[in-house]
Amino acid sequence: MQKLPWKISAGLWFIESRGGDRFTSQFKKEIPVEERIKLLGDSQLVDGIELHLPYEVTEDTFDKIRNIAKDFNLKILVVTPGLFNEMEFKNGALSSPNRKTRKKALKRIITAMEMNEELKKNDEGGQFAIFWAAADGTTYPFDSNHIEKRKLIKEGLLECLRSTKGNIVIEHKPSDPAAKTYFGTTGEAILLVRDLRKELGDSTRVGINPEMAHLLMADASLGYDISYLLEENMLFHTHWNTCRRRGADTDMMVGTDNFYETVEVFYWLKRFNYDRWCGLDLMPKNEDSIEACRVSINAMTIMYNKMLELYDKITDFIDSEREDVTEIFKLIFKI
Ligand SMILES: [Mn+2]
Repeated sequence: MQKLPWKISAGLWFIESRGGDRFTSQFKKEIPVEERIKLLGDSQLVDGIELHLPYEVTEDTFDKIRNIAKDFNLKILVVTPGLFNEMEFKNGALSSPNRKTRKKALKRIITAMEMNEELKKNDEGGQFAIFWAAADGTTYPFDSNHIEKRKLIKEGLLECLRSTKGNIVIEHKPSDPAAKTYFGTTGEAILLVRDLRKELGDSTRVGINPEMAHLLMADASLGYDISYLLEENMLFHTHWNTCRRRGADTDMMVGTDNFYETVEVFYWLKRFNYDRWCGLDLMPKNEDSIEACRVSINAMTIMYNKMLELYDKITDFIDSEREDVTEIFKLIFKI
């Protein structure tokens, strides 16, 4: 069996932390961030970690965390601005109606981008900051001036990009915590990134980080959306997990649902020679976090190999005028 050709990272927020959702946050005993890095490092499962500022790293703990990561040969792929989990962000961050909150969000994104730049300079990771518009959305009719809020998000991101040299990737999600998150579908995210790139006059600094569970929540076809992002040259990162279609954001272990849909994602990654990272974003509220990483990576490896086995057949089929897909599934389900 071939190993995955991509580097793997894991979000530190789900390694034996409170995490969970609003019902399950008491299911686990939280361990300190340093211990989480050691657990991941000892497991030798991943090449890097992802952190939120200030939830898993602050400007004060930055150097200490860098040193621990280095001890375990782990890159800090991403310092992501945390724009949720705080009372001030109850009505959004970049699009909050409160000017002070918007300022705070901008400052936090810029600080995260500067931390990433520092990491990148020293070959320790720091590829981009992830922007997830958590409470930047609409829940009730009449709660927002949508036009103004979309503008605030776009202008806020532009300001961050103009004040630093760092990169930003958008992680879109259709809902939760807002009933409808701004720019929450792949199409909207593509439009946003196109606009930002045009304004900046640079297409290398803004991209998209699709998360499989978020796409499934939106009832998207994984292969369709991923191929679109690759075609647009916007696939800067990938967040891996799964969930029930149109379901809650349960961030389940990769491969436990939507198996062949995810195999198709690997098909498009190979076809476009994807050469960036695969980041695990799980929510192991009952299961052991490290073992959940192991199961997910093993599942991804099995899916990747399944895709390799079928690659030529799939290519022949989709590039030809053949119309009966049973050809591929006869191969898959041959006894
Ligand atoms: Mn994610």
